[in-house]
Amino acid sequence: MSGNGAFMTSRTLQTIGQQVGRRSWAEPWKIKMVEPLRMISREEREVALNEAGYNTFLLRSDDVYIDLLTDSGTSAMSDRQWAGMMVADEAYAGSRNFYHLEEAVHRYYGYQFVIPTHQGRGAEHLISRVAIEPGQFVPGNMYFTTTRHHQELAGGTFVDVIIDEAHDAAVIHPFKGNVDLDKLEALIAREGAARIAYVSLAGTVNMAGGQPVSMANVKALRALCDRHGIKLYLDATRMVENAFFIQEREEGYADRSIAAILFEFCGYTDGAWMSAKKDSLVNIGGWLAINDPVMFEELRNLVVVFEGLHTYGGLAGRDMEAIAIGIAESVQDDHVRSRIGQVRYLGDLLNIWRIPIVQPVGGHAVFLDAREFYPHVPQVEFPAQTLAAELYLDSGIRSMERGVASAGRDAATGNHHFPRLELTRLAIPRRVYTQAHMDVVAESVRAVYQARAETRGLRMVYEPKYLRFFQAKFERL
Ligand code: PLI
Repeated sequence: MSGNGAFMTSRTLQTIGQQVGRRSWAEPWKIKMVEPLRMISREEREVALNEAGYNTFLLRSDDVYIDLLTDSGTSAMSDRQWAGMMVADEAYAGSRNFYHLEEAVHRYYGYQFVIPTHQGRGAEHLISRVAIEPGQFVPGNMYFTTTRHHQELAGGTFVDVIIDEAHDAAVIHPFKGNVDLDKLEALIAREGAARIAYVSLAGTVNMAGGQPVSMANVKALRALCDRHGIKLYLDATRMVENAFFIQEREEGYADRSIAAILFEFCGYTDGAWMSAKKDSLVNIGGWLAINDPVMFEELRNLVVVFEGLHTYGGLAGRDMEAIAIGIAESVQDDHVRSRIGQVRYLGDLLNIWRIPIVQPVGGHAVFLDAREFYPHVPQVEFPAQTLAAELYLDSGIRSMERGVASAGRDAATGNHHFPRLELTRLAIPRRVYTQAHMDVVAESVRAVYQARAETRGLRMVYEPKYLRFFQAKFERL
């Protein structure tokens, strides 16, 4: 894999661009500090992957060249964020940085009461405990691993009410994350509104390929929930990226700022949980925010038990300061455009080479369609896990399985969930890699695609009880 090859690709694209009079955008930042990368040999990667049980979560990051495992906590912070951390207030109670965080959430997300948590799943834990009674249903626009797990631990049953298009990798739809209101109405009619804990809405939808929800959909959902007296809570983890798609694709929003769209969208919901490790450009942190004072009272009491005092929630003062500054940076239009633009650049290259990916390209990642990649590998042999392993072997690029291993087992029957989407995710950290890195990634995917016929699947040889994809081990068949 030569640097020249990567350069050639981007030059070729630029030539194509010049032919059609393209004007390029560039990142709205320059690089002040760099972290050297290391690439080990193919033989060393074979050993590392074997030791990791063919699970990319179990690799040492020192053995990884380009790390696209996740966009969570892996972004580069700005000089302003680092400066804010240096002057932070590490008081146990009432740190000034908590008030900065609270103010940023008020201003940009609009919710009234804010509780910090150590990361997104800390917030998911609290809201699930408080808002779900055992035996209730939690409808949502496709499951997310940790979200559904906390809903199940609280005695709830997740019900997928996303539109059908979301389950088909090849279908093009501008808002593949939308809730199918008929599916939701049917669930309410069957079970009764009292058995619905709340609607769990995520923008964008991670497991569908980073697909957005439209403003029209959340408005209609609000009206539906009001008719039945049901609460609507938002997983706001990548809601800034969702706002970009509304600006780009929904009538009436082209001239509105990302910040204004975000604020309006959140205004249709009763509260939100957040993994600040994504949109908000920090390495750790999260929050839970709500408008109902009674529920806030309960959550504020519970956070002390599981996370920490309600003015730090498991975070250091410096972490809260970095989030507060990161929120303001994350909603800048030029930032979001370049962030999603980079993801699209990678997706466009793979599309040009006719490599099967989820269409259209979403917000935070390019998702390879492992079913189409390896039609000869049945889903019980983990095609997406296999593809992640092959990519690592080819070039040291780390990706993540988002298929049958991630879907886990049905809580009632113990059988595997077999999701229609069997995907390998190339998640792009924010402000970390360059266009040349994207070229290298695309070329490695192409090499693995060209060698696909000889590839064999995997067998799971160790399966942890909870969220198995993180720690499971596999062997080659
Ligand atoms: O990783 P946490 O605990 O900060 O956040 C959990 C979480 C909640 N919602 C959504 C949509 C997520 O994507 C999410 C975490 N996602 C990870 C770690 C990812 O790699 O996508």
